[in-house]
Amino acid sequence: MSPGRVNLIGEHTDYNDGFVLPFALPNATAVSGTRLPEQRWEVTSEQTGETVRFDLAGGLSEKVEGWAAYVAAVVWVLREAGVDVPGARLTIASDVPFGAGLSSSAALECATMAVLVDLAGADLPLRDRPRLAQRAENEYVGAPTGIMDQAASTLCQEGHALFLDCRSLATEQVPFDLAAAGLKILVVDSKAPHAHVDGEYAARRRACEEAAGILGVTALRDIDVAGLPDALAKLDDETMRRRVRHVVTEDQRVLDTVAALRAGDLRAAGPLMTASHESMRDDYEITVPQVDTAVRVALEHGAHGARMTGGGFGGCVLALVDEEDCDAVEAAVREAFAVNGFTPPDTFVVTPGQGTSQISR
Ligand code: GAF
Repeated sequence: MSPGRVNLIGEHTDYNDGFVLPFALPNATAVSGTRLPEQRWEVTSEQTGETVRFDLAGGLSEKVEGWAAYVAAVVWVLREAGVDVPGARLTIASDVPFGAGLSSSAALECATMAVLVDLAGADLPLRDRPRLAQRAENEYVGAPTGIMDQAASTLCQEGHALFLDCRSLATEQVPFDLAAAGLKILVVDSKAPHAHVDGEYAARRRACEEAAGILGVTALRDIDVAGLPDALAKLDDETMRRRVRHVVTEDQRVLDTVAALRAGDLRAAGPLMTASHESMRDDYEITVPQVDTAVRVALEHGAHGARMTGGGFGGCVLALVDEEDCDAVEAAVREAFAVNGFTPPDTFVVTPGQGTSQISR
């Protein structure tokens, strides 16, 4: 069983070797399985009732498509890693909202990995799984994502946010007790149609890598806010300058947020979240009117901070609110969506949940 995630702060920093601070959702994907005597896999989604069957005889030249690609990708990557994955009949059940930028695909990958490792009787430590799941997504599914989602789904601990250094993969479980501070995190699923997500994501990543090349660093992580003016002065392209500014300042905002949480000052995360949103809106250019509206209205109604979470171009907004303000913020956002003619959002409150847990065979 592996959860989806929300990212408290640190967006598009993971593939720049930077810092992220996600926490696991209480919502998770459960994959259960039994061994089959042959090397074939039969996967049923409880939600859709659909069953997909595959063997991997064709390797990467005959890929499985659709949602089952994430399952096939994990079988593939485990075999690449030398795990003797048995054929299996698998059943998937999930309450992670799909296509909302809450990492339903990473939850499926990590839950599949948990059950297949279990069925294989293999010893694959949790800390080694995120890289493998990321490779499955990059090389089999073909999405050039970073490591945040798979790390969050695997390594998060209940009641904590996961401070992850995406270069060294060093982690710190940072206590994040919202209730003790009288706070809530309200999630607004904007329901905005995700358009051009894959192409735009890849373009942002390419721009960062190109900028790092021009600046002579391994990754944008190697530039800090003190070095930002010099770095920007070396770049001719205004769009590239804005992309770099987002990544460098976002890394600093993660560090500042971690410091605030360590000091027990959860409210201090609010302005950092809002600054992160503004940076994604103005410099990284990955927001859409629905999420900008949700953020603006949440702030107008007393949220300490609000930001889009995830890859962008739709998806969800997080608002950090005092418990007693939560209903009013939610109502105001719904009202604003109605006034603007947007599809009604889904709204729900989240608390930091638990990462991958093994299930019995
Ligand atoms: C998506 C990706 F999968 C992550 O790796 C990360 O880059 C995120 O977008 C943006 O922070 O969720």
